[in-house]
Amino acid sequence: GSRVIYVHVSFQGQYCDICSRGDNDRAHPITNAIDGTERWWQSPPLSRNTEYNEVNVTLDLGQLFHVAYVLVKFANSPRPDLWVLERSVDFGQTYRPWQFFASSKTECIERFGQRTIERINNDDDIICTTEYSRIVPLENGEIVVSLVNGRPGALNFSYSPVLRDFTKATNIRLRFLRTNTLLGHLMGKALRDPTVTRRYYYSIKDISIGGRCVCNGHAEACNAKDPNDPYKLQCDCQHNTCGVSCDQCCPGYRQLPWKPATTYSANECEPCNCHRHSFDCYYDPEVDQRRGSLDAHGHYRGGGVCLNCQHHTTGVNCEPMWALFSAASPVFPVCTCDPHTSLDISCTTSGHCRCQCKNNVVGRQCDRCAPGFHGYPNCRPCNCNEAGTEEQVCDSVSGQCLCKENVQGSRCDQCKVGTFHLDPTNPKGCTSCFCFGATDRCRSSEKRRTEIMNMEGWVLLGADRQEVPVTVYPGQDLVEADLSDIPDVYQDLYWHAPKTYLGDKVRGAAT
Ligand SMILES: [Ca+2]
Repeated sequence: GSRVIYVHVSFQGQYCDICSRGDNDRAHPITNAIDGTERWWQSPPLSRNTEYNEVNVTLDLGQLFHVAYVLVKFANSPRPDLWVLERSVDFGQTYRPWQFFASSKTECIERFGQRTIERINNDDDIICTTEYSRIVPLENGEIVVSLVNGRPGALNFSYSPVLRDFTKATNIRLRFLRTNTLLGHLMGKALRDPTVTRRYYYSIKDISIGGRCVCNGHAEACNAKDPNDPYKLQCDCQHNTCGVSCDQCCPGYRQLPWKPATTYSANECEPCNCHRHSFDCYYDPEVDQRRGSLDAHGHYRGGGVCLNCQHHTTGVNCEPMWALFSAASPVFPVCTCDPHTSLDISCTTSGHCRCQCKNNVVGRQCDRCAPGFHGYPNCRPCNCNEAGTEEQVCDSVSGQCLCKENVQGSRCDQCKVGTFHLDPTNPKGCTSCFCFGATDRCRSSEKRRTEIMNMEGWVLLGADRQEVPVTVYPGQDLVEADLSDIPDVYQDLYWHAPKTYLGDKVRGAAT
């Protein structure tokens, strides 16, 4: 085959080779930085554009890891003068600084803040390092970033939540900000080599990253288990935990909510108590709060709710149901009743099953709340004014009151604008206003109109308040009085009304 002969072009002051994408030995793609060989990656030189001071190298780890260290071996250029090691925990959507690198403490403070040069007190302190920005060595320099050593939680990593968080990463980014200038800036202008910027670039021989799987303290090791993805590492989960990162409780072990392990407790996932009628369950905090779930030791502790209870069982812990069998079918019951909502099971004369429901529960299977109750199977009364609600009173799940057409309010106890007088017998609840066309707005008054009709106790008085005897004929609407004994001058007579007509009646007169 033919042989390529390199021509070394001579420049003033130095010799350079020419990069070539198609030629393996003179191509410097970024894949060279992680191939484990002596081949290197190289960025475009500043002679092309000073913008090439700022270059990002991003590594995708493919899953969440605890990263213990990052080792960068540089190639034929010095280590960068100024840069930031960054990490992402959301698969590259956002990045945050992990460690800063600058040539002097002054620059650390100016660029990254005073706190970055203080000694490490917390597991998540972000520091600025100066030792790796020195000009020498000019080639084959190394940078070792340890993210665990020297931090307070380093000796007890598995149980240091802040350090565990601090070391997490799905992606790592090397954000280079400025190349080292080989002291070129110190040369006098007359002496300055115009080609020097051709030697200002970044070059990386290899990047190594050391870390471990994120197992939340529930595993001692992780391994490749997925035959389709040999690079994916999965934790060897203990404490009845499951998932790639032991980040959930295994099926059937959800009596308690999942938690990471701590120094003081393994926070093991505990089995649900389904009386061997189910192998799966979920954790329900509401059940936990009302102490409604029996654990494996027979205590009401935790919130495990069994799923798909078998063998005629039901409920949080798969309790036995009332079951009615027939002679023809001694194994499969004719019907069953839930013991949480029914008191008994019986057969009607026509041979149908009937569940005898507990209070506030209805339905052939006692499977819903009675009208006015909600929260099956623990049916509780809804807080509604029944004069203003539909027949069903309230939503059987949420307990929300169902108002009649002209009624409003969370309890259905107010007439809507334009209506008045809430009445349980009114199918719309309240009556629309009639205001002779003057307005269509009205509201209920606290005053009520009543009719008083009382023919008892009327007394006819003379002017001297002497009672005049009368005879009443109610059937004929007739009152008869004998005035013959009364002197003419006193013949101004008054009816004195009985007590029911007396007093302040204004309140009773208006609507
Ligand atoms: Ca390499």
